[in-house]
Amino acid sequence: MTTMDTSQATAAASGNAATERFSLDKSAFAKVKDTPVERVDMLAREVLDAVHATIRRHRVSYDEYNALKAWLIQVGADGEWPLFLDVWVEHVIEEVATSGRQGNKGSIEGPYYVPDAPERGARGAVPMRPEEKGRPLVWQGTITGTDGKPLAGKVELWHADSDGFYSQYAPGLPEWNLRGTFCTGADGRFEITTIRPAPYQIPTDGACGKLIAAAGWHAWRPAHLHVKVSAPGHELLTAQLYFPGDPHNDDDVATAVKPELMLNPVEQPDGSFTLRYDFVLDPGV
Ligand code: MBD
Ligand code: FE
Repeated sequence: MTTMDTSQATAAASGNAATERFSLDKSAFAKVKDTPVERVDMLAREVLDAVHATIRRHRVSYDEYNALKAWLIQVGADGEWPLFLDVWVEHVIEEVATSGRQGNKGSIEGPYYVPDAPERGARGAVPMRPEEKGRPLVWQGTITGTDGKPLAGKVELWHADSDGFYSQYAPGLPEWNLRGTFCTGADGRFEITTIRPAPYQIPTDGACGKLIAAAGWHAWRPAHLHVKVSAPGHELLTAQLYFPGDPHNDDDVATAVKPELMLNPVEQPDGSFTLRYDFVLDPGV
């Protein structure tokens, strides 16, 4: 049967999975090992200066300081540093990193990417359960360069199921559910079959949820498809694609929606959707 046991789908479960997976990749420190001491000094000092200024401006009390300390410890215990950073910080990193792009706009990666998802050729369906919930979606598109020429590359797709769960982070889902890699030929074309995801709420039972509740925010992200699109000699594009009319397109908790990332699904008589969305990659390494 395809019923999922979501009783263990806690913030700490998916948070710790995300933390573990990120920590397994040892390249984070290696990639900045040549950063000059002056830059580290400047960045660390300016962040601390901003904290000190906030404390003085708002006369932050010892009780508030101790609550902050307890909360920060809780973020780590829940494994929610990847979630916290990707929801509230990554969008500005992405903005700075991609400001020179001529091709497709991108968006944040978020905490739930897994490399090397099963390959499905240029046309095919992502792995899914026999009775996967959600309306079928057939997406046709191309990968081209900024010169308009088609590219032999790949589209890696991952997204949540219709209950808002990501395989390999929430328990009880088949390993690669709703994750696939599509390789284009020389014509740059692909056709991907999947299901339309539902709006997504970040976990509310952990430290991030506690902040959201205490600050009177909400935990919602609009329904989205995650992609990484790549081709030899071109810049990797990390993006998310969204559906028109979603109630959270204008107030995404992760601030990751851009007008260029909106899809155009066309409803078919059988209730499924078809859509067209093309990728344009910048030249690069
Ligand atoms: C997600 O699914 C996501 O895409 C982001 C950015 C943050 C939390 C969960
Ligand atoms: Fe997501």
